Amino acid sequence: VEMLRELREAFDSGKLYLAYQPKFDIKTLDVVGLEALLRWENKHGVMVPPQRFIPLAEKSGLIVRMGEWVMENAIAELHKVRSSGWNDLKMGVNFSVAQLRHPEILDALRELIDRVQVDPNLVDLEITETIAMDDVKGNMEVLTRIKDIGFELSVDDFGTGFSSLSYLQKMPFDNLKVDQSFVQTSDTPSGRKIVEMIVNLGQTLGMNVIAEGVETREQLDLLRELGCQQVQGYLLAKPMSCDELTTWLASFK
Ligand code: G
Ligand code: G
Ligand code: MN
Ligand code: NA
Repeated sequence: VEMLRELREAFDSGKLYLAYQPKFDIKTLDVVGLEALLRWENKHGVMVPPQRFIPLAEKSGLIVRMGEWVMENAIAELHKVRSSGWNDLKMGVNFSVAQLRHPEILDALRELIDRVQVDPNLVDLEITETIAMDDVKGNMEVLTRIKDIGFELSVDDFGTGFSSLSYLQKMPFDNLKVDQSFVQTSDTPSGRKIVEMIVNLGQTLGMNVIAEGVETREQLDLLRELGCQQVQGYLLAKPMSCDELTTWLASFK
């Protein structure tokens, strides 16, 4: 309760900010997109991890306003980097269950793209597998409508939930993000097999496969060999503040 009050205060006084982690084409290692990640430094100067405060924001409903703020700010930053010469970049934002279930979500999304003047194709909503596959029928309906508006859709943290393959096949996802836990255990024979299976599954279903949490050259090489299309991870770039990102992009190639 105390933490929720602090979170609300921090949000209302503009203390939350976004970090951006680049996504790379696995073959060319060009930057192809960014993922916006919420950051909160509390009043004692301690970074509170999203895994701790996002669930609070979800339970209290604060996530709806917060999610809208994330999208607006991430899109504003996208406009900025695209106009600085990175005209092909897309922006991924994490989308929570409370946003997905909100009765006015479709109107809110349409209103938002009008207001911030963005092509929704440039915005990728990342939805965790666990959420997407819970209440499949309800989600299918709303995800299909979100897709109809033009947004890109990713199934995030894939492999940690229990997807029914028949539903996954029917869901309108463009991208499959392999959970970082699988990337990080891919140096064992069974770990490698699992990653291979997930990459193949994504390809079979016609999805673009993105591996998260790539920390070593060996993992990168393996993923390329397996046919994964994009990568994200500390090996290539960490999440960065707006200013850091601007500097980083300017010195990139
Ligand atoms: O940034 P970090 O690696 O600590 O993120 C941890 C988790 O928090 C990720 O799984 C991510 O999906 C989630 N997260 C980060 N930012 C947001 C956000 O803006 N909205 C939602 N719903 N989740 C977020
Ligand atoms: O949306 P998602 O829950 O997948 O968020 C990704 C999280 O993983 C973010 O909190 C980000 O900071 C973190 N992350 C990104 N790249 C790496 C990496 O290479 N290694 C590890 N351990 N974490 C990473
Ligand atoms: Mn994500
Ligand atoms: Na993820």
